[in-house]
Amino acid sequence: APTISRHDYRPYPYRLPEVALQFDLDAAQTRVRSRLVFERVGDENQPLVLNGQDLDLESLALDGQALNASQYQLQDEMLTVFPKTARFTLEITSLCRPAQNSSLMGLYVSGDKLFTQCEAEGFRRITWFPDRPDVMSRYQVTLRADKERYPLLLSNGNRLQAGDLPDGRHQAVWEDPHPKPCYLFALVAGDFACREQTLRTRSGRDALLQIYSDRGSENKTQWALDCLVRSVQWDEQRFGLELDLDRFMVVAARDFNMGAMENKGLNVFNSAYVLADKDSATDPAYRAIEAVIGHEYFHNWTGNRVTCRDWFQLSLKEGLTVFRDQEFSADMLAQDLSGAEAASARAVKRIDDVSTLRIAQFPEDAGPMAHPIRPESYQEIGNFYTATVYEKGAEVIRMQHTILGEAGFRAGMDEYFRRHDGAAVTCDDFVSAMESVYVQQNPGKNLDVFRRWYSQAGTPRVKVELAYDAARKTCAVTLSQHCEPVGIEKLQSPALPKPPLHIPFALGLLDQQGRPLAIEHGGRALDTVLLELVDERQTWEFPNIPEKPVPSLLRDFSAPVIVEFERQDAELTLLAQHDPDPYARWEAVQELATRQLLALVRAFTDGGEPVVHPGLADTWRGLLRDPGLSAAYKTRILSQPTEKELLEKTSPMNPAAVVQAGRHLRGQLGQALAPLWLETYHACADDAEQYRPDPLSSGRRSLRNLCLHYLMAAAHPEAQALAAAQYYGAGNMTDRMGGLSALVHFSAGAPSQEALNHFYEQWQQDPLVIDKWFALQAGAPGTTVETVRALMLHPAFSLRNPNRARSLIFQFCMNNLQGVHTPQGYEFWAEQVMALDELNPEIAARLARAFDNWARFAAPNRDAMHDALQRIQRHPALSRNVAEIISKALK
Ligand code: BAL
Ligand code: ZN
Repeated sequence: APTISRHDYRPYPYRLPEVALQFDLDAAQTRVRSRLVFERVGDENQPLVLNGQDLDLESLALDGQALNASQYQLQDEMLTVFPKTARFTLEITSLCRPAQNSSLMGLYVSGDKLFTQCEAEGFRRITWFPDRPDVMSRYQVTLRADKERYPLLLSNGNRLQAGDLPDGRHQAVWEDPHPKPCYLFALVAGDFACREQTLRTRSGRDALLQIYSDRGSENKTQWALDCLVRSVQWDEQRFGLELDLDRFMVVAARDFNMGAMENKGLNVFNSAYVLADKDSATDPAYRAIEAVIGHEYFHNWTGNRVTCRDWFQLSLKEGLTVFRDQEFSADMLAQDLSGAEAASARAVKRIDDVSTLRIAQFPEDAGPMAHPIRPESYQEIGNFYTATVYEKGAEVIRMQHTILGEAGFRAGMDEYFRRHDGAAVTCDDFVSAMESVYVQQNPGKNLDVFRRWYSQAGTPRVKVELAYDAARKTCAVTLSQHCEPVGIEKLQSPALPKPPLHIPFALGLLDQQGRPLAIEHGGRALDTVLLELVDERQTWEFPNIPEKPVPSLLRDFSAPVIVEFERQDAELTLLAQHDPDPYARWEAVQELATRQLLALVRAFTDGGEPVVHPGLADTWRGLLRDPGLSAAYKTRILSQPTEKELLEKTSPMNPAAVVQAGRHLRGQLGQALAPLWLETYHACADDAEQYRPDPLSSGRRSLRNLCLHYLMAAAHPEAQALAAAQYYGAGNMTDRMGGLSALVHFSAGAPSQEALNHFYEQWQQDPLVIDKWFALQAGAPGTTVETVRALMLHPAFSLRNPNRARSLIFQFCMNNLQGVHTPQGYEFWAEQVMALDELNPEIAARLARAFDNWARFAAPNRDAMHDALQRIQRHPALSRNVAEIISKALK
């Protein structure tokens, strides 16, 4: 497949202000008539090139004259015509086949309904079109379909007209007043239930908010609607951005490749991010719905009003919108709180986001798919909806927020919209808007060094050195940065040296009793200073420091870097007890646990004695008892680092020892604190009938489930009965899954199987709950390839439904380290990648990433993974998506 390079961008030679589309919708064959009015930009005699995929061309007319096959070119998914005038109208009639479209891109069938997904390049599966984000048009869309089968016909914007047609058909005409690129087009047809509410926006306009779902699911959409209302209000308050539509629709789809899609005024959602009630959704699912509803809504400005010039700029909208949804979620957690309580509530969200970054993005940034947040090239853009573009992209936005401060960032956002509203722009345009504020704050400086975050891959390492001068009472802090070559950079010889980045590094100092020391910096005395590292190495000296301090580093994770600082466990223990920055405090505890786990990994690898340091249990005990910490925060701080994070820190990677170490430590901590886990377990019990997904009570539920987990790991005599009682007696899905997961993870055999059977019987009608049932089994310790193969034969399993494939196959291949890291596991993975690729290349390519880091494993695993990768590569009909991933992995 050809490689597309960022530097090859050329503007489209035509404008397309008006688009009229007519759909005769039918699952087997849909006819699309388009009327496109083009206006030439620049030189004469420029061919007009349109994209199309899996379409039949029925007719083509230029300014009313039918064109015959000699008057246009049709090859390689491109249709080229040769207009002679500066302004002309093209009329195209084409056919597509939704029921045969298992890729879930373009127009497709889910159940008995029709949906579209156009980002990034799905619109070309609907009709011939300039399928690129810098061509923006006003759309008028006529939908016609059988009225009984498709009683509801939705598209973007406002419904101008609706009415019956002969032969049991009907039609609806929609007009979107906002010019948009075709990736934001959507249509939906079918029979839906609707929950709606009118909301008065800041300027006094009434907007209709609607959530559409399958009939029978309408009792599960109140939370999504509430989240939408809060999203609208939050964007007004925090960013001054108002809803610009009369009507904002969210539609739930059972079959959906992504989480959701921000089509203008007509968001299409994976039903997993819409439907929730206490009996079927867990607390994390409620929070995920809030985040995704927020995310798609916030795209209305950051993505839709201002969109991307080309797909290399994807992080322009995704990094920024992830940052916005993270802030929204944090603000919702901290609602009604102030001071340290609010900071701790926000830190819970920050900790979750940093964990995600480390589990998903750090490995990506060290592997064969490493790319800057603004990639330089791709073969298939669908492969670049990555943790780097999204999550690291959000960190890069967050750093600008940290450097400019809240008011400065807001001023930069205002300037961004002033400059670019209604346009398709670049990441650099965004930084320039922020820079306009930065230069006011810092005369003579600019963001040139900062801009390198957009063009450099790899996770930088920041080394910290601290020198205390007891005579002068000064403390000198030296930061130096380094970033190894990654991905294709490693293939260039000699590897190009990487210039330094602009790294905001938040630092605090504590005395030896753990009390904060005031740091004099920039004429002020502060608890936390923000050091701006822009060179390879810089030193800052702080006066009036009375004793050798204990540094608290990278507070609030102020930059996406790895910190290197040598210190004793005793210092980490002090920070674990006293650091007033809740993020850094959590980090200290993680570091202590990681050190312990790595010692266990070594013991299990070399046959040494697996010793658990008693000090660790003391730290754990102190934290669990601390009355000043919220239950939600305790759950995070007392959770061990995940197996995947630990695996990243072993070299060569040793999954078996990592799993063993995790299990050993869990058991030891479970035993050492058993009475306290039990006491806390009971203290966290709530009246199950009073369920609300609020931060306080969900925090208690999460801590209670963590206690149960440790008690089970310790094989405490009461644990199994508690788990069973919790499972069978649960009044909500969070408690129920907590009980079930404890049984399935820790008590193999009858109790676990009985509970699983009971669960299936109870919930078989609810696909999202059955996804959890599959996922729990796929991730369980005893699960092998045979278990998964048996589950694939279950009547409820289907490879065609992405949620189901993710719940079983992905969960096993990507998260069950013990089960998958065997020769049979790798073989199974290769088989599934190839099977999925025939149905859905986007989903297959995600699974294909499971062993990106194969070269970092020890020989037997590495060789077996390599064989499996080669097996996929030899497959004769790989999609462009999977071919790109596999060829990069094997380079
Ligand atoms: N734009 C694709 C889905 C999302 O990031 O919202
Ligand atoms: Zn997004």
